[in-house]
This record gives sequence, structure tokens and C-alpha cells, in this order.
Amino acid sequence: MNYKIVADSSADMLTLSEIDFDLAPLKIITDNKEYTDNAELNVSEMLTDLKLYKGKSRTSCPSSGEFEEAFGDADRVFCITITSNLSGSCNAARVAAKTYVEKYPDRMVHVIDSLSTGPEMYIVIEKLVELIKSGEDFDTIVEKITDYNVNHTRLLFALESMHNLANNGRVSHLVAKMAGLLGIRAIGRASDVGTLEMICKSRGLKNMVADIFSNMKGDGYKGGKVRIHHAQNLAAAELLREKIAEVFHKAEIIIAEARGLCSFYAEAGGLLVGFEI
Ligand code: X90
Repeated sequence: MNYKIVADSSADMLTLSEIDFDLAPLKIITDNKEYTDNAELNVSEMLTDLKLYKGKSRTSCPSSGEFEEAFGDADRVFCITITSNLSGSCNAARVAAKTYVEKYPDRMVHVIDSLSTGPEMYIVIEKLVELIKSGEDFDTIVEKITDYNVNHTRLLFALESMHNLANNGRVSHLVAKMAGLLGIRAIGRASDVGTLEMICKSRGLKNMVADIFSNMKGDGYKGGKVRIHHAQNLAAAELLREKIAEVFHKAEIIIAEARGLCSFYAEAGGLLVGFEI
């Protein structure tokens, strides 16, 4: 049985060892350029371009055709997308799944609405690899990954600006104002239904790190896996890692750069923190 994992590019994952993997890219679009969020995208160049660009910018999700192409010829596909509450990606993946199994009735596709994005999706994919490798049958994997995604992983974020989120109707302008003031960061989480839920504002790097860490513990973090994805803010990511490691010595904490879609919305300075509970 050949297994494949497909994720849209908001998972910030480019390659995967052990299980066949492909990404379906979202796009970042301005009046004069289109950035495809795949392995070839130079994220820091894109952010520099966008800083200078004064016009409108938006994003678009992969089409169902792009998802279908990513499924390739796999017998069993697990496909994970950014929250269906903020993007059409999950819907496109579901349409692709339906067409795929209609064409090839002996193949199976399971679409996972992550209700989140970025590093939380990444952690869910790593769990999928574990489950597939352990040789569980398809239905058992579906059951276990659903439980893991819904009950055992969370996402917190800290944003210096919510300009792009507000301009694209993903949060209200009122909420975005919270992150608009110099030196203030908006701390929030992916809610149970996959929307942005604001928690507090914090001033200064140290307070921001302390606020994220206390919310991690409040959400049930007990020393499991953590992934910190940052948009040009390695310093903040490292400070948070130190803070977590002071208390949870054995925690596996990995820092990585956010790719195109997450960097566009989290904007320079933003942090996304996916963790196990
Ligand atoms: O379909 C599209 O064009 C994509 C739209 C995506 C909109 C939201 C992206 C958010 C990325 C910002 C902070 C984390 C939010 C967590 C929400 C559940 C990152």
C-alpha cells in the first residue's frame, strides 16, 4: 500500500523523510507579482518586496486540481489544510478527494481540517508519519489523528502587525488595531473552531515571551513537543525556547522560519507556536 501525505503550504513544510510528501502551494498576490509558496520561494525577498509595495495584496488557496495533482497515484492519502474557517483550502482538498476516489475507487483520501496553521500542522504531520509507520490500518489512523489534532495540539501566536489579516477580512480592523501600536504585540490563539482568538496585548520582547509561555501552560502544555515558526524574528524564537527549556528541561523544541503564507499574515516579527498538550 503506498501512502502519501499532502499539506497546503501553510504548514511551512517543504520536505518529509520516510513518507512520500507533496505540498499544494497557496499564493500571495499583488498587482504586479504573484508569489507561489513552494520550495522555490525566497521568503525574505518576498517580505522585502512587500515592505516597499504600497498597493493591495491578497492570497489565494490551491485549486482542487492542484490538490489532485499532489495526490499523485497514492493508494492512501492524508491531506491536511489550514483552518477551513479562514481559507477555501480545505474545501478545495475535499473536492479533490471526492474526484480522486470517484476516478480510482480502490484508493482512499482523508482530509484533515487542521483548524489551525503553521507549526501546529507540522506537528500533526509528524504524528501522521509515526502512525503510518506503526502499521495501523487507515481507519485507525484517521481516528487517532483526529483525536491528536483536536485534543492534543494547540497554536499560539504573537503578531506585531495585523495589517494583512485585516485588509483581507480575516480579522476585524478593530481587532487589528491592537497590534498596530508601536512596540505592542497581539497575543492570540487558534480557537476551537479555527479562528483567531485574541488573548492580550503585550509590550516588549520579555513580556511577550512570558505571556506566550504562561498561555501555553494555561492551555495544558506539560513538556511535550514545541515548534516555533518565526517571520524574521529568530531572537524572539530563541528567547521563548530558553524560557520553555528552563522549566521543561526535556522538551523537544524546534525553531524554523515560517514560509510564504504564514509570513505574509504573521508579518515581519511574528511568531507562531505549535505545541502538544
Ligand atoms: O485562502 C487563503 O487565501 C488563505 C487565507 C489565510 C488567512 C489566515 C492566515 C493566518 C496565518 C496568522 C496567525 C495565526 C492564525 C491562527 C488561526 C487559526 C498566520
